[in-house]
Amino acid sequence: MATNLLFERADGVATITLNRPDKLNAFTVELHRELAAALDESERDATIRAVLLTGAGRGFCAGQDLAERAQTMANGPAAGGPVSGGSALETWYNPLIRRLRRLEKPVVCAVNGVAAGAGANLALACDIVLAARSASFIQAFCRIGLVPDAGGSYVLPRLVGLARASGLALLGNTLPAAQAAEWGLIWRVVDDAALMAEAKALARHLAQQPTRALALIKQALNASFANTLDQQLDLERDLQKEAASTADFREGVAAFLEKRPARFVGR
Ligand code: T3D
Repeated sequence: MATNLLFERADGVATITLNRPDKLNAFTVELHRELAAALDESERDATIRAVLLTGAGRGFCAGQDLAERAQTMANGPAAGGPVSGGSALETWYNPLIRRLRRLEKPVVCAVNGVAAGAGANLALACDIVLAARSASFIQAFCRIGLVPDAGGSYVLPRLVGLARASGLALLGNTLPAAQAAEWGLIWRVVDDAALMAEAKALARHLAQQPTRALALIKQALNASFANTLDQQLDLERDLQKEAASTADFREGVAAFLEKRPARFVGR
């Protein structure tokens, strides 16, 4: 049974809540294990058609648990995890970011409070990021002598451009949610009291959409930064061929012609 996160399914949405509020939901090996299991279940269960990720308490996620890391550095892996940052990335953070980007279901992130270090980049690996007005993003790595990880050095320049990415990564300043939205780092900022209701409504909406098409859209967007225009046009052709073969496409067209809401089944 998970003790470091909450997992709940309702209305086609798996809600995963990081649940170490006293430590701002910082990542221990145990939390990594439980998150991986929750994502396995979200992938496996065909009735889950969207994932909502958030944090308990006043923080979203403060990145790697530095107390755990200090312990493993002092005592070796037997103390509960990798000793070097590199092996922690290889074992936990890199697979986590890869699977979120490749997950064939949309992932909404509700950033309920501070998102620091790998916690910030975990949020940015999700498909649609909402943040509470009181939340903030900190590329905290440089404050402790590390480099941005969990995809930060990839996603930041792409989202906000090199000048802002450099400022964020080299200074480690706190970026308030409203400014993050203004810069295009996230989708929207929401009043604190409305965050979870809005995030749940968004996830429920996505869970009723043509799931296969949404997965193919993710695939197209994931590929677009590395592709030339010609490669991307070819990819769109191939993905569209698959989307057009789904029951949901037939339903979408029929619903349009019959002037009624579509009832998508996710296939
Ligand atoms: O080796 C590898 O694994 C490489 C991978 C690295 C990935 C990374 O994420 S590296 C970056 C690690 N994260 C940080 O450096 C952020 C550390 N936290 C902070 O700078 C601050 O906590 C915040 C700016 C995020 C929030 O500040 P504030 O003042 O609102 O809260 P606080 O008082 O600092 O924290 C509240 C509690 O959470 C406190 O515990 P206590 O003293 O009440 O028992 C604090 O120690 C704990 N906490 C916060 N962040 C972490 C943490 N405990 C362990 N690890 C943390 N990352």
